[in-house]
Amino acid sequence: PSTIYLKDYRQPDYWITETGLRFELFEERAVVHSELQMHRHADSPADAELVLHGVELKLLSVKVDGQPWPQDKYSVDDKTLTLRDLPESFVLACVTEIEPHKNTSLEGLYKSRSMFCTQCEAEGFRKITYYIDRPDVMSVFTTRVEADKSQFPLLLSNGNAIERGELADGRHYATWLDPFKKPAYLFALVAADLEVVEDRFTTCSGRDVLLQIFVEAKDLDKCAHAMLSLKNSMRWDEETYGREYDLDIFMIVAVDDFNMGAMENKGLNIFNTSCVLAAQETTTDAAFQRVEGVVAHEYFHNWSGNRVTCRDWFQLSLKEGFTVYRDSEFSSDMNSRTVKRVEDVQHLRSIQFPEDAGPMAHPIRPASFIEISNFYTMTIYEKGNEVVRMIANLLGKELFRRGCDLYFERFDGQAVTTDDFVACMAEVSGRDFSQFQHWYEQAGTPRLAVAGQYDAEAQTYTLTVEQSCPATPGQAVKPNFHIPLAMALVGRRGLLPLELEGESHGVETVLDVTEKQQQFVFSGVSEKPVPSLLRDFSAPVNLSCAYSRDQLLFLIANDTDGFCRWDAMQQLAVAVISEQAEAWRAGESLVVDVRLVQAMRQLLQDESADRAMVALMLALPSLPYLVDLLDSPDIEALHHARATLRQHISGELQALLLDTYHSNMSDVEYQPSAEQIAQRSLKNACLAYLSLQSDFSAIERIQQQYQDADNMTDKLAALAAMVNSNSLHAETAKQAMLDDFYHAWKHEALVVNQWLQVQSACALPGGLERIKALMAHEAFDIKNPNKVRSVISIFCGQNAINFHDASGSGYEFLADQVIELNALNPQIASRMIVPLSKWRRLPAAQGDKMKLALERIMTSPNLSSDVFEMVSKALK
Ligand code: B3K
Ligand code: ZN
Repeated sequence: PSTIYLKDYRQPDYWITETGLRFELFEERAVVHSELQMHRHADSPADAELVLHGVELKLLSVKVDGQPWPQDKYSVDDKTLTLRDLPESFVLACVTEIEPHKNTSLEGLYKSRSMFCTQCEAEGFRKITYYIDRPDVMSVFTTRVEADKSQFPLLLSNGNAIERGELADGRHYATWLDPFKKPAYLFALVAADLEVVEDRFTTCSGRDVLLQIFVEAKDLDKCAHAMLSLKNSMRWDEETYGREYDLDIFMIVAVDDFNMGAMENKGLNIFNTSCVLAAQETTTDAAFQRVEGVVAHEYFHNWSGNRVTCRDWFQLSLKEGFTVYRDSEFSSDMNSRTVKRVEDVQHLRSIQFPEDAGPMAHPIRPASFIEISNFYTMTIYEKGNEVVRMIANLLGKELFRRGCDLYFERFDGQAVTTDDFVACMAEVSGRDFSQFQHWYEQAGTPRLAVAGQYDAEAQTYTLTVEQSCPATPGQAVKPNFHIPLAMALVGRRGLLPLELEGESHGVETVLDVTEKQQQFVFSGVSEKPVPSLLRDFSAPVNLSCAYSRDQLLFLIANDTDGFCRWDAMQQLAVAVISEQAEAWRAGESLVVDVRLVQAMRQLLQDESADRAMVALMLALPSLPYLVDLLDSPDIEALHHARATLRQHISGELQALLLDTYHSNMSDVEYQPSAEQIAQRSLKNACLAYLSLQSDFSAIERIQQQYQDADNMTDKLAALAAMVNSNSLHAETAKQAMLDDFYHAWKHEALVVNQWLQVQSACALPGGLERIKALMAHEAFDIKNPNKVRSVISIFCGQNAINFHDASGSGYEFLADQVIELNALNPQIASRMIVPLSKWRRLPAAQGDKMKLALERIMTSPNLSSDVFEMVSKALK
């Protein structure tokens, strides 16, 4: 496999302006007729060859302007079709044959259960027909789909349906026209037998839009939440960005076999069932919120991605970072802003930071790649979101909106770059973004070391800030970043006024950190404050400040910034777990620092606190997070320290946890509202702690909740508490509850997946045996990505204590799965390598075994470019 570089970008020699497609779908093959209106690029030489992409296609015929193209004027290999001696403008007609029913990669045209569907981003269209499959080639698509009418009553593609009719042999057809130019990656086709839920939306200019969600008949009652989320998104994008929907119809189709969450194909979004279906009895609160977020994300792409798209795949974060920013702001407006912010930071720190510190680290605008599918990463999406967020905060609401308006207007219908986006922001604000641009070019999580010093006599407080960034592959030294550092000084009676160089900054300000080392001297500081730093997580950096534990407690109790309060609790917990782990290693017993328990007690007693925040703050940092955070971590010691601490908290706070548990029970009708979700999250956080007590009443409480629950959040929390219980009383009850759950829900794939996840995550000994049993269960299917994620990815990514078993059996297991999946679905196989890629960070006893597992994958036959790139980078 070869490496592709951003610096090599040049425009294609030929453009496609109109694309006509005809699909003849049959049980075991599909025939694809294409007619492409093509023009040579004005700057290209007359003898320029036309190179079309095509993979796993059988070419049946090639014609130019209606005439068969002579065999000596074209050549075909396994990736391309090259034509020579072409006129300046012409119509290229190709007929190809493909086998969707054999397509297990779930890329291109494939079958999910009985339906035909497509996934073309990034480079899947080339598995459908020969095409210039790159995002800067944009054209108008007309698509005719033909199939058996009784099996496939529904024939869908992008845009508006312009014709339907009957054909011989019980077949029928539908023709769709999408008037908006688009790259091939936004193409979609569905042929299926599904039911529909419909609604309507009137846009701000008064246009009427038909909204349709297509699902299996049994799922018709699970679409209301997605539909509401869609309408809310459409309204929000009008109000917040002035963006109106542009077609007469917007369709969502739910499919069971899908490599990721969903896909923003123009007018015809295709969704993983897990991101569209939601009902009280089957869906957890977290999943309800995910449906809302993903529906919004895909809808927002209609402008940030579809109307204005990417010039090349190095620009992926242009649409993804921006769209994640848009959907996270939407979710913040719909629910609790602070909770959303903390959840996003948690996610970023636990997955993106390790990625940015490992062998796959890359800038949000990478300079090279082997396989673009490997770059749909947390860095492109979530760090990309943080970078857009910093821009939005630097500009302020009004200017940022003006910058976005300019961007959408100037580049509508074009394929552009992240530079174009930033240039719009610079233009409307007059700000210089040249240093800020390093965020796009440089990988690695910057570090900020902050120290504060109070001078009581001079009444000054001096903050010294030093930035650095660890080396990442190909980038040893890096110029300084521009880091917006939001801060305040917390005093005994609240935030202190900030005065910097004679200028007043209110009580909160943003410091522009642009140099290696900087000092900020605040004057008129009447008492020794505790600094509140990186408020609302103002930049995606690792900040360190030598807070004493008492200062952390002070921030937990007094800071006005929700993120900082949560973060102070995290820091305190990390410190306590680390020292407990050290003691465990040394064979000593160490008394738990009472201050952590005391902080939790105060939180539980604070009636005014946001319950969701209390739940988040009660949760100790996860084991995988700790493993990624600390150098050469002793996983067993950390696991023991964390488990013992949880046990200790549960014992010390038992009465209060029980009170809180009971006072957050509710019998009002279920709603996935922020307020109710907060209440359930706190109640279930208490249940989890209380379940660590091994008395019989703890088990009875779990069983009671399991029986009484009228929603999946409470039911699953009870199931998880039971599965994770190591109480003797739980032994028989555990299997009984698992069996009951499975039998009640075995016909609901998404519920069964949750049943699989709970078991795969269980940290009790014997994890790998349980995983192997689950994989032999009828509920498992290695060809279905949701099942693979629910079992294998959860085990290897979240069940650290079992995955890292000293024998190395977890690593061997994962290598086996990657090798098997490499042949079936390279994208899924490639993603699973991440846990092994961390081998250098672990003690040699584990690291060496992980490396061996990687080497075994590397030498296995027929490696896909996806797996090859990940493993070769991990071993480098
Ligand atoms: N744009 C798609 C992701 C496509 C992934 C291709 N391997 C979904 C999204 O980000 O909205
Ligand atoms: Zn996206």
